[in-house]
Amino acid sequence: MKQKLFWILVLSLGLSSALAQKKGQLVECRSLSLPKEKADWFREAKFGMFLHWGLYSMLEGSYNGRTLPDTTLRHGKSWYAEWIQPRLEVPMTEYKALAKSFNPIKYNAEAWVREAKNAGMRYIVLTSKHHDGFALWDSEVLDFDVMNTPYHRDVIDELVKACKKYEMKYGFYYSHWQDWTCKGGALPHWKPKVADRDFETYWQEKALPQVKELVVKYNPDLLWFDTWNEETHITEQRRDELIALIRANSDKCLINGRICFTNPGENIDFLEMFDNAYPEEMISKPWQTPATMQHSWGYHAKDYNWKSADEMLRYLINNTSKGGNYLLNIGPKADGSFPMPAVRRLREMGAWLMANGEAIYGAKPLNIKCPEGVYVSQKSINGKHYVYVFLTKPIEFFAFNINAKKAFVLETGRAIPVNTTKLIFECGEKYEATFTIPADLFRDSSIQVIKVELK
Ligand code: FHN
Repeated sequence: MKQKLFWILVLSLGLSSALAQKKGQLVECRSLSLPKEKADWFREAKFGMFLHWGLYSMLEGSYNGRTLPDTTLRHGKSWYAEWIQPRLEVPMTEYKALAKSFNPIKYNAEAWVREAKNAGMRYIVLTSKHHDGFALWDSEVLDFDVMNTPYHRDVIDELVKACKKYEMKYGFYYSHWQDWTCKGGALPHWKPKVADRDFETYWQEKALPQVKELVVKYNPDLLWFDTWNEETHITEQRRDELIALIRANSDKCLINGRICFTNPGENIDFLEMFDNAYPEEMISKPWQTPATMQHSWGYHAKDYNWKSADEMLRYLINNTSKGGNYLLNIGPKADGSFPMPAVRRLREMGAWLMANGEAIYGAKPLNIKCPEGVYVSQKSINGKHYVYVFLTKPIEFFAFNINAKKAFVLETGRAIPVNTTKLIFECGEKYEATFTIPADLFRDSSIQVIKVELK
């Protein structure tokens, strides 16, 4: 009898939890959006590390005597090394066979996270699956993953553990639209368009289950989806189906706007600009620019187009002053190490942020007109209100309509002369603060920040 009662209890508990799950899903399906404050950390973080890493990293931008870009090939004109398979016409069987020798013995997730942290970055986004369809985690959905390589270790799992150890937010890029190795996945624009029926099979059998796997197994802080203005197949219905799946399995995972570039809708958590695009106006919704250090995203040994640390800091400052973030990409080598030019730039940026980060992290935009090369942000600390003025090139003086009490160089504490006057008009009054900048401030040519305390 006791045993019978036990089984009745077990069965009814199972049934009610199944019903609750179903009910929960229905409830969550109704709300496709996260509360806005879930994105507060993202708004404040400002600077993140993007990582493009996969089988393509092994080819380093060259194949069979050709190097990207190769203008003799109709579609070879891009630097993007992660596109090497279709652009340099690598036979698919040969490309897929790269998995048989993928063995990044220098991969050290903790070293990556430390490098990001020292650079002043507050989150990391790794390509869990790029357009080639190869998964960097132990995926139960398909065998085309890192477990079926000589490396045989779950790269994503190791990164997640390292991020948790160093309190770094983390997310994954997932190519939900283009997938060149799975039947039905969207193909490069010059190839025949796949039938929507086949896309639906890919969608149901690979894309959705893999995204669910990523969310359930690794609990990411954000997911980075990738479409651009030529997107096909990503209808509103599919976009929302994907959002609903993520919401049903996570109450924190932010979703970027490139889930559907031309029609992101209202339920995404932050807007994603196009590659290396820097808006000139403030945007109120959280947003970021995904950016490269060179031209390519994936490791390209012959792409020498490295931006200077200074240029990249200007992009970070520009975006901060407009309310956005800067997601700066590294293309690790196939062995798992970071290229030296990337490391040097990261450390230079980190050194500048060590001294001036106060003006970046958690800072808000301020809508005042600035002279060329000058940017501003603002922040309240312990009840006092501050404006930060970034001087990216030498300037003798400038004036703002703010009620400034005092000003000093953030890095040294050196006082900056400021003269504030009250202007009275018929329709009201306003303040004008004029700052006089000593010429020797620009001797070392680095970007200077003036901290202004308001009255
Ligand atoms: O095709 C991709 C490209 O390889 C890279 O991942 C970038 C990152 O923003 N997104 C696509 C092009 O915009």
